[in-house]
Amino acid sequence: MNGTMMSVIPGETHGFHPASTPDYLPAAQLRDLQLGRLRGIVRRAYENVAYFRKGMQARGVTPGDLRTLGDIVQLPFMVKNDLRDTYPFGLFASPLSDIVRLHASSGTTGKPIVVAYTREDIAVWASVMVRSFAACGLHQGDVIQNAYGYGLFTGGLGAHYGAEELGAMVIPISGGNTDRQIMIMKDFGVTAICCTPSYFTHLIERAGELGVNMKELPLRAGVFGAEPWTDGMRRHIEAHTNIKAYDIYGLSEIIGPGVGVECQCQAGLHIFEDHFYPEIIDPETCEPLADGAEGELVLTTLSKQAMPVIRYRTRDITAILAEPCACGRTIRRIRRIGRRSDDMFIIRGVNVFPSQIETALLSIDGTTPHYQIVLTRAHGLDELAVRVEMTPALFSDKISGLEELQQRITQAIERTIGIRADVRLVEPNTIARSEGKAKRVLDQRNMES
Ligand code: DLL
Repeated sequence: MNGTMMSVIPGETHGFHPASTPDYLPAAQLRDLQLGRLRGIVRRAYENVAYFRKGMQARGVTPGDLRTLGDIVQLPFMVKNDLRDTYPFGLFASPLSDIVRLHASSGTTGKPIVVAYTREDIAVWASVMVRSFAACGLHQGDVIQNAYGYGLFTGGLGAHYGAEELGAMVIPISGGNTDRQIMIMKDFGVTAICCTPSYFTHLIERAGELGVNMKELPLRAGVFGAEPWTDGMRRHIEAHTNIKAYDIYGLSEIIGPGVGVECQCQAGLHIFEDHFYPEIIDPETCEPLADGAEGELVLTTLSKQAMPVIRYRTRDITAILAEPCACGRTIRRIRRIGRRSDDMFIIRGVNVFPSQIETALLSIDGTTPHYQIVLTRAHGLDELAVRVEMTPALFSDKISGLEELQQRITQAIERTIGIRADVRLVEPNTIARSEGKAKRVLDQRNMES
């Protein structure tokens, strides 16, 4: 691969990382590679996992029926419950003695889902994380503060091994311990941070309270993911720091972080298609949708040995962007994920996504990204309240200024979702801060008084 070609991209001053070679494969070669891997993984799943064998037999499909990539539509979908029903080890395609790592996602209800990796799978994961960091312009010499949680959550260790493999200096601080994070960021010359975007807004705020000006730090990149975040949130982060804020996507079921990432162009997230095959379907009918159309992302792991996942319905809503990217990568992109099909709430008959409220809120000057959506029901009628924290400066402002701000937020929300929300400006530091994924919606409608 030609290194000079890549260095035309602003920010990619260190040129090309060899691990990124598959990002630039000619399309025909990539499709061949995908087909070969798909056939291999489906056969492996069929031969080693009763769940897949039964599912395929029920549809009268055998691994030999996969002649083209398009034949993937013959295979059944998987959903989260399939992973729960086979808890803990029912989907493993490798003997336990070949498995070197387990992670689990914290199920909000019932049992967690368990995911497994062979040594080879861990190497693939590190390589897609290297490619992710490289796409964000990071390289050997960077000092990466990894504030994703270490443990059963995939964020911490996933980013850790990728950053080490890149040759960067990794600070494995995990989430929380906010004052210490800021001290380390300052004292260790941190150049890049990995954490959830909501936690980073908390770090910005706390740095301000401690008198640390983030703009004076060498911090220049943030690799943010694990939850939806809007362009308004990106502007907030970039306005308070010298960071270029990149979006990274992934899910435990598929591998963890590193399924896709933004490049310097920040025009959608490149999917590492040589390992993860993306499809978009209509979530209602399950019909495949064409490139460009918005629908539910379905992913198939093409190389995972310990636990192949085939046609997994992610619930994440996006579109495949097939047009070439200005960065030169040939792997396709998906649009940033603003919502999941299951985070929608219905209020007085209107479908609302939390990200719509965030977008409306952050379009108004003087607001903060610290907010919470509270749903209640009084006398059978749904009420939508949005609590928004004021900045300390605003808090000491005149009442009239606050009323005007409240009104502007109310109008912006009404313009976006067509419903009047009860906007309440609350004192600074009264909404719980998250160290990981933020909980934006408090649904108290089944607690009717
Ligand atoms: O959140 C893996 C991860 C760690 C990704 C660190 C990025 C960075 P899970 O806990 O299994 O895995 O949650 C996966 O989180 O299906 C999406 O709904 C959401 N999600 C992850 N990244 C993004 C993103 C990790 N960049 C679920 N934008 C996914 C929007 C995201 N949603």
